[in-house]
Amino acid sequence: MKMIMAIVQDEDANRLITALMGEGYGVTKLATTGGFLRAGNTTLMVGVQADKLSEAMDIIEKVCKSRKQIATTPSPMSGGNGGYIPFPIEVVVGGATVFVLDVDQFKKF
Ligand code: 2BA
Repeated sequence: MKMIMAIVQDEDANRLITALMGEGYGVTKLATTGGFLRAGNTTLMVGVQADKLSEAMDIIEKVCKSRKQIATTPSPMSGGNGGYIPFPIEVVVGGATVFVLDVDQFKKF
């Protein structure tokens, strides 16, 4: 068995849950925050039999879109007085960041 940990954008999360559950996958949704943008995203935990992994990955790839977002990072102020001014940069986020882990045991009590 495998555990898929998929970090997706909030905008894609509901459609992805619907698509996965419609194909019979069990899904747990976690509200998470990206370390770089410090903005909300969604992490889905999906436990799958190994022979269903590629189908689940295809669904994730199909549903999740990449989007541009503006991140505001501090940049040092000129003049050398040690202050910082916000500096907007554009980053491309997603579609999905996916980790696949081996599951040692799976039990429901
Ligand atoms: P964030 O950390 O908020 O990152 C959002 C997007 O900002 C990233 O999109 C990437 O395009 C950009 N970015 C991240 N770190 C950067 C840096 N040091 N310099 C410049 N740009 C940077 P994605 O790569 O699609 O990642 C989306 C979210 O997936 C991330 O949100 C984070 O929550 C998660 N993630 C990505 N890689 C990860 C990893 N290796 N381990 C754990 N979580 C990860």
